[in-house]
Amino acid sequence: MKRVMIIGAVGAGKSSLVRALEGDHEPARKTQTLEFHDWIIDTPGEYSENPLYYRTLMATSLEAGLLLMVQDATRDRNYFPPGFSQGFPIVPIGVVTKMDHPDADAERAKTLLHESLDPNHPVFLTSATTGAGIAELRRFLLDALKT
Ligand SMILES: Nc1nc2c(ncn2[C@@H]2O[C@H](COP(=O)(O)OP(=O)(O)O)[C@@H](O)[C@H]2O)c(=O)[nH]1
Ligand SMILES: [Mg+2]
Repeated sequence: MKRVMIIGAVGAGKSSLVRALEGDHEPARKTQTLEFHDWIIDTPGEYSENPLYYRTLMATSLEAGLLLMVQDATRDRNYFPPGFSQGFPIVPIGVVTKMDHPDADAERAKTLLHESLDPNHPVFLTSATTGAGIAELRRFLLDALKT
């Protein structure tokens, strides 16, 4: 089974999301390098923020079946370049993190994500803290990886 590769800015909540999807309740540590898990590949936020790493992300995506593009619901900017998902040879899915946060703005986050992800792709709203949206996302991803 291919894996899900997760990308997004430093501190966007990627590793916390990975742990929530895996049912691990330990806090996430800083991600220093590509981390291959059972069915997920976690990436350092620097790889999404610094164009020097884009080739590494593209190459790693060849080992993945799905791309998760993460947007932090509390942030007012998008860290991906315009149309970024089109550079990857795999199906992209948007995920908004930190929906539990008082500053979370789902509509802003979706609008930001859609600058880099074509609007025909789904966007899931999640919180690793409360678990909101996690079960639906896990089910969707595991189904999509099987087909
Ligand atoms: N409120 C809230 N904070 C979160 C959530 N997920 C992650 N965080 C916080 O965001 C920070 C960065 O999380 P981390 O998962 O390491 O982000 P990464 O750099 O994208 O891997 C940490 O302080 C987390 O506690 C969430 O669902 N809700
Ligand atoms: Mg991380």
